[in-house]
Amino acid sequence: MKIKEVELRIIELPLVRPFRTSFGTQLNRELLLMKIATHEGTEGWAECVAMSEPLYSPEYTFACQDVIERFLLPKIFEQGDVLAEEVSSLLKPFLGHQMSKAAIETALLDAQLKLEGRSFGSYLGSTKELVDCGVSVGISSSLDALVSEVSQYVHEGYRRIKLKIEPGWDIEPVRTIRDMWPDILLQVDANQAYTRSDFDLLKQLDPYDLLLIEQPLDEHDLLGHATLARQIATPVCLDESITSLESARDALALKATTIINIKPGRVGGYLESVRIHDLCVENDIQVWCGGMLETGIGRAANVALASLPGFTLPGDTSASARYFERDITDPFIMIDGQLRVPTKPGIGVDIDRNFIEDLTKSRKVITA
Ligand code: OSB
Ligand code: MG
Repeated sequence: MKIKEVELRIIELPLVRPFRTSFGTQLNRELLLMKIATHEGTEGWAECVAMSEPLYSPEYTFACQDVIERFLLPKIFEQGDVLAEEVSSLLKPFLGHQMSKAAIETALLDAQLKLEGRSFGSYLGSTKELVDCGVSVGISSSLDALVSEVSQYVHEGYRRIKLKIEPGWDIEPVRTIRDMWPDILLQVDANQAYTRSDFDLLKQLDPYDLLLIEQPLDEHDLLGHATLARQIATPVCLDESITSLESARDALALKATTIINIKPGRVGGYLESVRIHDLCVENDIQVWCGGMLETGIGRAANVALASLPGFTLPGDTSASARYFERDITDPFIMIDGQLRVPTKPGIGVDIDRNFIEDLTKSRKVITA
């Protein structure tokens, strides 16, 4: 592919309800959209999943725009003709910035697959037409509010509920939800909110038959996670700590994780995600697809990834309505707890350009 120009646009969409995690509360989803126009005549789109502040990971929207403009795109332009499959090795000298790199690789892949007339799912190795959906439930203002929110999701058909937890909001909410829904698939996500002195507390989650606890400790504390995993019955699943194939391999070898949450942005793209998926399949490790409150663009690609055979647990691939009143693509509608994998060429969604225009906070075009 030969890139003609790249459009970087920061948009902001209101969330249907505030999303509170151990690292903060979000009312809106601000994100960076990338559109790559190629000399071959196809256009590729991607969303950079970084949040507006560096609270989940070191990346944040404006820093992504800066590193993409200042370092990543010039390197790609220098190459001239470039394939999506070459992006990660070309950008390897620049450390970190996985979400920014992932956006470039994904937009190129979208453009490339549109030219080939091939869908994202077929390219990645999809084996399913439908994927099971879970939903991530933020920290509530009260147990009553939590019950009412979970109750809505259960009635809508979500096949797995994930509760965000933090110190002071953990055992009680889990017990409450488990008592009300004894058979539902239930898991928790701490986003690094605990320390090595909290193991006795986390052990109190043992009776509630949780599928897993996601990222209880600091992202760099693999040894702490391995120690915790030996002391509690709930399986430990890493999110933030897994930033590459190598880190996934190491975390598995250390038994710091027994299940892996793959988020394409966090690991540098969909191709690295497939490599991690393959590693997990070889080692009989269960995998599920995480989410970053994506719009329909990122969601479509995630749903395609989640249709690979190793994704055996429901993902944080929820319906558009879970996040936004109106999505920037044709909406993802959940039927019987599942979303349909797009089959059109590329990422395979129709983009609502007029709506994107209305949501735009800044726009910049960079010519190759
Ligand atoms: O830790 O999984 C997380 C959202 C933003 C950042 C981090 C996380 C999340 C979620 C929501 O849990 C997942 C989703 O529904 O997109
Ligand atoms: Mg998580």
